[in-house]
Amino acid sequence: MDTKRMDRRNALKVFGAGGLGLVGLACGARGPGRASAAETSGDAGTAGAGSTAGSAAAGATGAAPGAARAVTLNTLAADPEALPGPIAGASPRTRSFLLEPREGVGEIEPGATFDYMTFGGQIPGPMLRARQGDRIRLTVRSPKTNIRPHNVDLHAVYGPGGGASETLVLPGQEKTIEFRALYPGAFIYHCAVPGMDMHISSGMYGMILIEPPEGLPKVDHELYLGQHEVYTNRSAGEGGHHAFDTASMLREDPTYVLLNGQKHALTADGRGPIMAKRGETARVYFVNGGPNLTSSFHPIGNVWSKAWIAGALSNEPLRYVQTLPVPPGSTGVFELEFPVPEPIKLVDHALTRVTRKGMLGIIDVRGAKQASIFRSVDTHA
Ligand SMILES: [Cu+2]
Repeated sequence: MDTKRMDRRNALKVFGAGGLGLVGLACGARGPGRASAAETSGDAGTAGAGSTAGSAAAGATGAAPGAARAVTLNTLAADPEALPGPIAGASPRTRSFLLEPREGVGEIEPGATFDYMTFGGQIPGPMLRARQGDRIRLTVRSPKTNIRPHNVDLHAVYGPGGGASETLVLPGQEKTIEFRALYPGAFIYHCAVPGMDMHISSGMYGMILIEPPEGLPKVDHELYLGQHEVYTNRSAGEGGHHAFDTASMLREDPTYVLLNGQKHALTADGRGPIMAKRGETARVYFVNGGPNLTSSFHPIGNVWSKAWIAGALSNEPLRYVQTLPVPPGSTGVFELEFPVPEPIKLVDHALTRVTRKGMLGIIDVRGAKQASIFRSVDTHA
């Protein structure tokens, strides 16, 4: 049996929407799982994200106006399990990272293309992970194939614009900043050039995680997820090339609301659900790029057993919270327990954004049923 397909049907049934034309739209196997801006061990030149061949210009291949364009960003949805490992018991040190702004054409959903802007060719951009007290050396390098200026504002930085003005790069340029990570937490980074709302909406955001000196509790799975919204001149579900639409952005009326950059990316319609086993635990690092909508982030069939609002890791977590707001430009760090097997649907509980606009991911928890916790009761037996 195709279990992924079953998961998709179940997910849609929850929302009463099985007829949205999504059947058969699976867009391929899981992509490479490596985080694409790994720490560079002092050599910023070693950590790019796969091919640098993609460019916005590459999409203009002479196709008919409005037709879907050739895809140059093939692994757009970040692998939620590809993130740097915990910083265990380390003393402060210097860590070097590379971020590559990368423009290109990607699929929002199968058959519908869009001119994305990204960090490292993935959404959210590669997670940068360090420890409170570390000195961080960050290089921003823009390939010559780009056509726009970009920069990075990191909310983990004490400094002008979070580093934005000092990292401004034109195509072919490279800039480096150094900063001390003086406070712990999970923070967004994002492009902050003029027109930054358009750049973020096109995909330019990610997370920098600064662990407290004592580290974080051990869990079985660490997951990296990002929400943002896209404004186009077409409707969700409509094929062809979607152009960015400023008027709908000004109305804050998005065409798509996405988890990891593509419609239903973390379901059987995309790169596949996240797999887990009953009895395991997981920690979700969630970043909301926006640029405009607050997420009401909720795990259907489960609860956030621990929640650090806004990713503020210096505080004690809240316990057993159903839905938490994550505003644009912020994060949340949430833990889950898996006492029963079930597909857990990760959604923005502003539910119009889920089935129609794309904001859905699934954690598929497998294992033996636990009748003492949950069972159906046949009252006619
Ligand atoms: Cu940019």
